[in-house]
This record gives sequence, structure tokens and C-alpha cells, in this order.
Amino acid sequence: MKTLIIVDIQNDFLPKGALAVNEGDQIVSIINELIPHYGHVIATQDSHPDDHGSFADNHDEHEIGEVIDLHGLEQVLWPSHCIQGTLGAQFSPSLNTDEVDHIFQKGTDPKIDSYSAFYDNGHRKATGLAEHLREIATSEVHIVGLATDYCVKFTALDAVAEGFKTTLIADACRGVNLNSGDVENAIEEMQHAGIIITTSDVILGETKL
Ligand code: VGL
Ligand code: ZN
Repeated sequence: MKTLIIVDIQNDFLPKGALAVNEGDQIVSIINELIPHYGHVIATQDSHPDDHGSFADNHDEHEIGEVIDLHGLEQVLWPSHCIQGTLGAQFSPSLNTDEVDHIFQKGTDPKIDSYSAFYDNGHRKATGLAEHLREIATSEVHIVGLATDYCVKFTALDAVAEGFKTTLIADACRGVNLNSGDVENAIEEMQHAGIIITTSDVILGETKL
């Protein structure tokens, strides 16, 4: 059985959001089209407390985009985003969540960031997603969402490392591109790790409804 993992389609990552990903809104209708092609659908949510260590606002001496040491790990500083209980943390109203079977939240610990939906950035604590996928007998995951060079990449790398056959649907993702070439490099890194890179037209044509 195949599972679709929809990464962080939240208002703060869409145009006008606190950490807007360029063209992030353009993938939502593609994701809605993909959803009925999967036996199981998971959506992830970045879910930060307002004192989260990844927010530049919480470090007087530092600015957005700087890389600091956060409790022993390199951390990019972001604008405050996806704060628990805010509109920015909610799924885009355009995303069809009717068929979403399970929601996994990450980034709740103020001391450590969590780009992957499987583990925090230090690989210290699991979210339970891998166990969940094994429980429902998924052997294959397909990944879409935001952002290609952060949460999508680290979720995909952990998925393949956990032994799942992993596919990235590239046109159903968009990236931050803090440095030019970040998205291309992320896709190359995923490919080298054994992740299959495809496009939505292949998936939509493959599995006729
Ligand atoms: C993300 C930066 C900070 C993401 C989350 O969803 O890719 N990026 N928090
Ligand atoms: Zn975040």
C-alpha cells in the first residue's frame, strides 16, 4: 500500500505568510489531484511554540538567515512562523484535508528544530511516523509539499533510511532557495540517497481511477 505524505501546506509557507515559499500556492491543486490515488494520506504540520529557538526574534544578536549553534546543532534562523494556535500554522484552506488520515506535528520542542516528519534535527526523538507507517503496512511513500530544500528533503531522506521505497513528486514541491541552487542540490542529494524523483503527470497517468 502506498502512502502520500503532504509536508507543511500551512498558511505561513504560502504567499503572504510569515515564511512564504515562492509559488508555494501553485502546488496545492496538484496535491488535491494526487490525494485520491493513495490508500493512505498523511499531512505534516510545522508546530512551534513562540519561544522556539529557530526564530531570529528569540536571539537579540542575530538576524534572519544567519546560522547559529543551537544547543550543539547548526540552526538557520527563520522569521517567526507556524506558531501553535495561530492562523499561520493552519493548513491552507485550499488543501483538501477530507481524505487526510493522520496528522503528524513537528518542531514543538523550543530547544531543537525538526525539519523531518520522522525525527528532530538531532535524530534524538522520533515522532512516531515510521512506526505508524509500519503498523498500516505501508512499504512505499510518496512525498509532496514545502519546502523542497528543508522539510521535504529531510522527511524524504529519513523515509528512505527507514527502509521505505521513497518517491519525490518534484512538481508538487517548492523550495525556499535561501542560496541559489539549494533546490537543485536538494533534489540531487535525494536522488543519490536512493529516492525516486518523478512528476505528478506520471502518477496521475499510472493509477487510473
Ligand atoms: C520549514 C524552515 C523552517 C519547512 C520549516 O517546512 O520546510 N522550513 N521550518
Ligand atoms: Zn519551522
